[in-house]
Amino acid sequence: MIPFVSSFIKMAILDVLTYPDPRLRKQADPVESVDDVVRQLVDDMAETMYAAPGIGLAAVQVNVPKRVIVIDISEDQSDLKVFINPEITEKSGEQESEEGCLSVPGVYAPVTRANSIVVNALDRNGTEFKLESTGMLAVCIQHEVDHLDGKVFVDYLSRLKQERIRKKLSKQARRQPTPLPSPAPVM
Ligand code: K1U
Ligand code: ZN
Repeated sequence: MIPFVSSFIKMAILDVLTYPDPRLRKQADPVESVDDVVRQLVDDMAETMYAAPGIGLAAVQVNVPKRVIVIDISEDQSDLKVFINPEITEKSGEQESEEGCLSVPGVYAPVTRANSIVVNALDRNGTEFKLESTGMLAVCIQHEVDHLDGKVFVDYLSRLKQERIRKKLSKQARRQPTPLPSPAPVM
């Protein structure tokens, strides 16, 4: 192996699971150690989120049931936030905002969530931090933490709307079958 070639930084765009895929219902496990494998997952998730494009992504959505989230709500993709083993410790107030999801393509709907939250997590280096957030960032963190608990934003909608979305996406999947799935990243 030529050392120069092997030291290239490689990132990959991962396949995102589409609702109502049952793998989106998995409860994600905590990360035991923030090592190079986890950092590679974080980098691939960031690449996947930016390519979509989206403003957040949870590892469950790329078929890795680990408690890892990436978020960037900036306009120019310049403020990547990484949350490993996030815990929302405080919630207050209410806000309603239009949500979308990379796993529910083409569907946007209003959801009511806490307006202000406090989250504790580990960063990409495994260092603990605490973040207080409001507005869009707070919405996005709550949406992504829901994914880690097997919850999708459509769960907040009426049964009728859920059924319509399920039918629409199942029909789309039958029309455009996804190519053979790539193996899930080894964790
Ligand atoms: O699937 C996901 O979890 C990502 C999702 C995050 C999110 C969006 C809106 C409210 C709460 C959480 C998305 O990124 S959907 C795409 C989207 O909202 C967007 C895409 C490009 C530019 C701006 C927004
Ligand atoms: Zn989502």
